[in-house]
Amino acid sequence: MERRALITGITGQDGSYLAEFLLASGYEVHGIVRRSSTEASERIDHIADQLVLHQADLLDQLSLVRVLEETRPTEIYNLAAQSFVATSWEQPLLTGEVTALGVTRMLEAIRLVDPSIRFYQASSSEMFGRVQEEPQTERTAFWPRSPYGVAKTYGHWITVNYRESFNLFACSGILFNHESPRRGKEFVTRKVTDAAARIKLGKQKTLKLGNLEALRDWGFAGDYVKAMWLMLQQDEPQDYVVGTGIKHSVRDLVLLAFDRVGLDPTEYIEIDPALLRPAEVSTLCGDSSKARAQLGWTPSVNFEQMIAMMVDADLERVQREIVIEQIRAAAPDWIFHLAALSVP
Ligand code: NDP
Ligand code: GDR
Repeated sequence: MERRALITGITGQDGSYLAEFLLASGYEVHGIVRRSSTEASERIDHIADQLVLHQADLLDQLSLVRVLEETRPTEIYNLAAQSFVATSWEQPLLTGEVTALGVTRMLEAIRLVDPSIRFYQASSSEMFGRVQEEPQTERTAFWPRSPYGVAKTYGHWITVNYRESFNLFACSGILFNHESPRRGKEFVTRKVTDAAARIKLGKQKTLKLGNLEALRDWGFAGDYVKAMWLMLQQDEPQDYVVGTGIKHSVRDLVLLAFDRVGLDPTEYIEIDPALLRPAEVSTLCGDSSKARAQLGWTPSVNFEQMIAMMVDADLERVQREIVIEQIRAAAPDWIFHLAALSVP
């Protein structure tokens, strides 16, 4: 059978790893991108010639129906979202429209075009919020603590509801934090690894952070996208928690990243009260026993390895930027005039 996947959020961190994984597994891979006046495709540029991209938006029902009719996917991975928790207090309505109602729009498009499409919903450990037990499982009660967490909780339950109401093959993956060198710089891991590299190389002086005591279960994104795929290969659609089962504080993260570049973080870190959240999620830690037993999923990269990978990637990138800056500064103006003339 032909295997054709459609990924929403393909330009994001997870979308790029999932696209690579599905291409390597022999899928025809389609992705939804939203119209923008600037390029947002840096994470998928290296595989662009193997992907089929379609303009659509989770805010626009008809665009989703049209893309499903055009592509006729066998599997849909709904990764698109307003995914930054802090922004969800600044833009709660947009977060609800995209992260919550966007899920219903996609499920309705599936019902209309082809109810046999298998559907993955990117749910989040943020739904646990003020945790009722530790570690958290598929049965732990939700108590979301941000508009983002509330929106994801809606997305989770509408996925469960459409499975129960219309017999769709719809799965909700409750994923704990997962990171990589492709993580957006607004998220705390990448913010810290990027700053450690920039401070080491003399491009930044200090790093402002919020709550250093928050505890998270951080894994590697490359591992987590495999769990998404495995969920859609089962006989029955179900929901799964995916995490490492080990938690660390933001403080641990800072120590590790700065240690990697040989610096003492106490000389550079400033606490900025503006970065504290109106309601914080203090601790999260996932119990993935079900995913391990039923999907055969296990993480392959631990926290220490992942932070080392991220710091090293940032060091390499910042170093490259410095070299380019130096070449630009040293080169005579006529080289740039010549380069400009050669662009059609
Ligand atoms: P990113 O923020 O890196 O990517 C989000 C993607 O959604 C981008 O491709 C973005 O497009 C797209 N998008 C945003 N709004 C719309 C819209 N209205 N219509 C279509 N596309 C849109 O997120 P991640 O890759 O980190 O996460 C993937 C998913 O998993 C998200 O739903 C996130 O909430 C969820 N999740 C993530 C976890 C993590 O730790 N990474 C943990 C648990 C859940 P553009 O490039 O144009 O902005
Ligand atoms: P999170 O990730 O909110 O868990 O959501 P983030 O990296 O933003 O925050 C993690 C913890 O670090 C604390 N923190 C800071 N966070 C940021 N971004 N910037 C800071 O300066 C800072 N200082 C301390 C936060 O308060 C928080 O406790 C991520 C997203 O990918 C969601 O989409 C996903 O659903 C969840 O993970 C699981």
